Amino acid sequence: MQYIESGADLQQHLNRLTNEVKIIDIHTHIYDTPFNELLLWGIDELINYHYLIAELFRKSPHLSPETFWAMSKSTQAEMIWETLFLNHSPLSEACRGVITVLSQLGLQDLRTKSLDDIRAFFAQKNVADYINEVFRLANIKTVVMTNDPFDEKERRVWLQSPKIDARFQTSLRIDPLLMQWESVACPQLQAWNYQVAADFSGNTINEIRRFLSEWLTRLNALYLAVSLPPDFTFPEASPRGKIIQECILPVCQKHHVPWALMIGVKKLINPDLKLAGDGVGKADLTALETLVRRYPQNKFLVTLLSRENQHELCVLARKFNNLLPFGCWWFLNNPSIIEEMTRERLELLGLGFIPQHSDARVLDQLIYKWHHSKIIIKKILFEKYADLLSAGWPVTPDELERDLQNLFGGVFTDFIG
Ligand code: FIX
Ligand code: ZN
Repeated sequence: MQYIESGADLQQHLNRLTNEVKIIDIHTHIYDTPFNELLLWGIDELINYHYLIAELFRKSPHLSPETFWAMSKSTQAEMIWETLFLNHSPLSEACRGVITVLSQLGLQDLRTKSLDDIRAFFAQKNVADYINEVFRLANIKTVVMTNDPFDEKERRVWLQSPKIDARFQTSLRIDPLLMQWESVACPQLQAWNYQVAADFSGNTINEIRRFLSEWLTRLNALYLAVSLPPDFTFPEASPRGKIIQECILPVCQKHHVPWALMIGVKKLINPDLKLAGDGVGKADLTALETLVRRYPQNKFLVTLLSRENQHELCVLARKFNNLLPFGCWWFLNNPSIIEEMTRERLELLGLGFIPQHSDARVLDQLIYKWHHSKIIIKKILFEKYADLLSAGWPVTPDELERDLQNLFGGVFTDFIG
């Protein structure tokens, strides 16, 4: 049995294996080509990422949202490029991500390139080949899309039974059902001929279940997902509480799919910024604790947006094996916090968690989101395997490979069964 006996060997094997490991990216907002304009890619989309729009407004106190939103996407990109990349060094994680993508794509001497030069570079690409190039560079096995039947542009594609590339897996996202029952979901379901009523009279519960079952089946969804605010409570005498208890949980059980809970978003705290206007709040995890305890037959994929909730989530996961923490979500997807979260998860959960997801909204982001994250995750893995070696337990290269394959996909596929 050939054990890894030195730090230098450990580093070499970790470098190789983190480069080679094929990744399952369990939460993204990217789409395969049948979804047409929903598939975003290329430099203007990269620069128009809502993370960078928020950063633009910080640097542009005299820019009115009305003026910005009236601009074309290319004019917006030019303003962002000049403000965040030329007039200031692009040090933020989202800015650095654009640079990483361009460098990883092979664009040399970036400082000599104008935005139009970069646009010309992308103009030579065709989307099908570019999907292959991005998946290769990021070493992605599959991504899970966020599929929303309440988005008419997406819904109409699904109703045509599109042929989807097997690398694009699906999840069913149903925020309006839980967050806007009376104003959005109920009237929309009625328009789709589900016999529902806002007061849940008649056959409403069964019809909501039918809607969920039909879409889980249509999508062949790996899980059902929702984003919830920091003040989410359960149980709750509300439409949300009723739909969770009588529809979401039984249907997820029937279909043997986890429920992905994404908790902590304060929607549109600055509505002028649109998608860039969401904030974060610390959640009371009593609701989550109640759910995982009361419904041991259900599985819960969970990511929380507040840094202050992460340790509690690890402790909850230690107590309930139907809860699987995933990712360093959104405002947590920064080296300093990825490091802190990965370290405490390894210390409390061993290899029983999903260290990262990209949340990529633009195809090209897969390249930087994973390049940046793997550097940090590798750093912490080195620390922990070196500690284990010092304690007297060397591992073999095959064991290291097994562990990384689990972290970057196996834990997820085992959990969803
Ligand atoms: O709810 C979500 O899936 C969030 O990830 C998005 O709404 C958010 O805009 C995002 O892309 C964060 O990275
Ligand atoms: Zn997301």
